[in-house]
Amino acid sequence: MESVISALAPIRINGLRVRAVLVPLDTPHATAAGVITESPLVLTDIHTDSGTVGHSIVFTYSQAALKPTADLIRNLEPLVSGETLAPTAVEEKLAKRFRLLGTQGLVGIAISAIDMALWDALARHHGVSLMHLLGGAARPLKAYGAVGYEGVDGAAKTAEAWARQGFAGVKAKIGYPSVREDLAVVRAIRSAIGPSMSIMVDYNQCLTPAEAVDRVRYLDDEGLTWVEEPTLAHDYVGHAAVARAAATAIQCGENWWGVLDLQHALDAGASDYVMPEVMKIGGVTGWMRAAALAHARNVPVSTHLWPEVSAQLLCCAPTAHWLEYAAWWNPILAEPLRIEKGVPVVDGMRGTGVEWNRAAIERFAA
Ligand code: SMN
Ligand code: MG
Repeated sequence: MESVISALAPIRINGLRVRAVLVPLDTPHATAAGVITESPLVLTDIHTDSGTVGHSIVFTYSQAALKPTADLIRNLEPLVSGETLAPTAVEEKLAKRFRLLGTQGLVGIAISAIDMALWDALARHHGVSLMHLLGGAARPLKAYGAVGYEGVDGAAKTAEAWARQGFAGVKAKIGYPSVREDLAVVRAIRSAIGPSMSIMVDYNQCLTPAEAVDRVRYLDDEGLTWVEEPTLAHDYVGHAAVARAAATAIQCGENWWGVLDLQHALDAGASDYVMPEVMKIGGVTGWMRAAALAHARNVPVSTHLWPEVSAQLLCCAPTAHWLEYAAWWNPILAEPLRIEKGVPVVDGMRGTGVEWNRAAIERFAA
């Protein structure tokens, strides 16, 4: 009886610890929207009265947003302290509380920081991985690595390095001054990695819809797995025009804030595939709802960064497609996602898989 009662007793949230770090990248990552040399990250710990601590990472892209985001998360403490360790109930409370301000941008990031840490704490409390808590099971996931905006030779070299590690695909940043250069990069990658691997390309929103319609036609014969964000992420009408013109699949989603953005994009025919990001879409709670919508529409769903959490989420998604692999945040993790011959290994993880390398966090403190 005792154990049943203690298992049913609600666990309460005691408080938060929030830290900001700047993690340098081994090699700068160039995109059509600028070069990334370091990751500004906010690390959240949620303490509970069971002693379990949940962890999460949010990525602010710009260092200018790092402190404001950390402050915003800290300012949520009074709203979550004393609440039950119940991520969907907390999400409902925070969504209501921020209805007038809106849950996009930094507010959305802060809410996701809380959500991901709560799911981590809940899974750890029950001694299971996030994937098992959500009812998923390990499956062979297809993963790809990133190739930056680094010209023909650089792109081919980076792609070859991913191929040597056994990854199933590579995604190249394009959006060079001319489509001729985009094509040259794609062809150099193809000849470097051979015919069997997948190649995706990512414009990072740098084209107008008209330019995109023109360029995708040139890319259509290259056997690409998808063309990502050819135009502005929230221009669903523009993306729909590109999707109609292209034989190649259009992929979007990393910049959608919440499940409603996904729904609007699908309603508009803006994207053939979807890749909601666990942070911007609303944490684990938001991602699972997005996966449900993708399932209902029978649309393949992929992920964006957060490899530890994302690999587990994909194992719960009926239309799971590709995992975007990136080792950027490995330096601050005690146990980064394991990759064996290019395949992510989701067995044996605890919680969301986010556990700190304490010494590294101190070293990279912002
Ligand atoms: C991306 C990821 C991280 C930083 C900038 C851009 C991206 C992707 O668009 O798809 O990986
Ligand atoms: Mg992208």
